[in-house]
Amino acid sequence: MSESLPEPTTDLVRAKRDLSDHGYCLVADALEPVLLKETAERLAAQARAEDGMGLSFRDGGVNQKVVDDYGNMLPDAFSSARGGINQRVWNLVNKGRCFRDLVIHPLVDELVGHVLGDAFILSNHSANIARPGGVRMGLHTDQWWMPQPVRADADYVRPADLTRAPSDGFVHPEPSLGIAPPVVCNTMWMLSDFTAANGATEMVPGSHLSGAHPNPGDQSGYRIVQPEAPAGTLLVFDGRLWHGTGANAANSDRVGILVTFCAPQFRQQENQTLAVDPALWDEMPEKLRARLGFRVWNAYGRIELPAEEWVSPTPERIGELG
Ligand SMILES: O=C(O)CCC(=O)C(=O)O
Repeated sequence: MSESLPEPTTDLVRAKRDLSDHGYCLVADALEPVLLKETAERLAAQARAEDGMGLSFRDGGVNQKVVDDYGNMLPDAFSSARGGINQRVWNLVNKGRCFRDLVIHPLVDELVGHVLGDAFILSNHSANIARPGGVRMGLHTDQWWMPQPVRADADYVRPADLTRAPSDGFVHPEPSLGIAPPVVCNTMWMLSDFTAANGATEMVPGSHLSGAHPNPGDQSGYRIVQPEAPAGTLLVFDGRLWHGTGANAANSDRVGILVTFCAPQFRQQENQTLAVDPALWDEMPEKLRARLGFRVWNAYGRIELPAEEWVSPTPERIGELG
């Protein structure tokens, strides 16, 4: 295992080693300048329009009020009116060709494939525009829902009963039981420079191999780093890595696109097959269709026949027959 922490590199052998050893890697100049400009402009226009139309989702406000006094989620909890700062732009597949291209980028094939294998699918495609004044999100993993290894004779958290509440076995697992493999891999395309001051993603190197999830209540003892890199850099990280948005104490936006992938047997965070605009189907290459989840995986995700290879966004359904 290399001791020095990952730095932006164009050497994919090094990048894969960083991913395996430290749980993340940085690829320098992943987006060439013309594409970087196009993607950043498309995102800025989309974010502005969603904001202007009252559609924007905001989190990261220091005094953001998300629930009422009875613990119920407020209907406009994630709005700037409730103190939200960071703007999320969800479901980017429908919002521009440049975004769709990120899902099938060769660096994604190479590096996400290194972690998950070949048939991975898109879980979430969204932007996080961390605005000045936004606070730390707090460390978490992107596969908090993955059941922990258990002893044959022990009680276990029934998988369908899992919640985000940090149960003891998730925060303090028993090392002798081994750890879960990665089933999620995340990518962050940096559309602005990422610095510690403007809220670069916080991460705990090596935490992907701990088998534990971070304690949301006390993160003071963790070895948190914030990899800094210029716009155009790609950050790739293992779904088990402890990470979260940093606080933006600068005076400009930190802009990134998170394209999150999972293994094909898990549920996608955004419902990609329902969400995608069917009008885009004809222009979508097969590789993109497969990544969205339209390729059946070992009979999972099918509509009728188990041997079906593809499903359509506008399927013919067999209903009740006489
Ligand atoms: O914006 C970032 O730096 C990370 C965001 C993140 O961890 C999340 O959305 O779950």
